[in-house]
Amino acid sequence: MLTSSARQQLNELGFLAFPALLSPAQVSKFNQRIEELFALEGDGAGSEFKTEPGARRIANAVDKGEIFEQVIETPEVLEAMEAVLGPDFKLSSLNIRSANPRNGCAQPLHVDSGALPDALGYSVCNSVWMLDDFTERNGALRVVPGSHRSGRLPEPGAKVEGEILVTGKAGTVVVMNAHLWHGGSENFTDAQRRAMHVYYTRGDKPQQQYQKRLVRSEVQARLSPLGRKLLALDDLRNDELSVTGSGASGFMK
Ligand SMILES: O=C(O)CCC(=O)C(=O)O
Repeated sequence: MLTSSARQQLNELGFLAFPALLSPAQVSKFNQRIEELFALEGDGAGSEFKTEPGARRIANAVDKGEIFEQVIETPEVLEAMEAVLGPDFKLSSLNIRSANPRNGCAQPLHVDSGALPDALGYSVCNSVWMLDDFTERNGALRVVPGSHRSGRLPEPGAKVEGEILVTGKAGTVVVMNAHLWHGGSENFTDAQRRAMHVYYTRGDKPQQQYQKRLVRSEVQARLSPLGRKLLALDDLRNDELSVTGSGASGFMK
């Protein structure tokens, strides 16, 4: 159960950390599977959605291992999603991002899907799962607290007052109103900084990755009822939105 002060932080600052949501053993399992995927996918990793200078990426992870199918159902995270998005929401995508050692650049500040709040309120909310410790030097998430309430997008390259780093131990999950101005910071260390992004959107918006087309039928067949609902597999409105909004590939930038 989210406490009222946690709800207030999410509402006012735009993010909330859940320390130790994953045990060290679970973190290791995710990292093992993720490194297998990077090895399997090689230079093409992430390219179904996007590649990024200074970072390794994997897209469409629900299709790439049972641990990813399960993680989208995490109750604490779903409760926080509902606090931001209301009761009608679905998974938008599940991606991995690993900031490369000494990558020489921060990821630009942005909001996810380029979305501003609309007449119905907030439409995008992400969760950043720390799979390595996030420190002040290794490319931790950076955010501008309260910026989700500005009604504006960050100006590319502009200096922004009030930015902070969100650090924490591996296993911490940060739920973030994705209208919040945020990005990865520069990694000054010799090690990768890995994270999983379990990203949700309001029911009336297209998914970033159209799960019904991208997730193989054998994976769809073994999902729980909640998993099917979160992927919007039986939601005709989502089919319509995704086909017109994201084109034949099923990926929307
Ligand atoms: O991995 C991070 O710290 C943030 C990444 C992010 O915001 C993104 O890829 O959209």
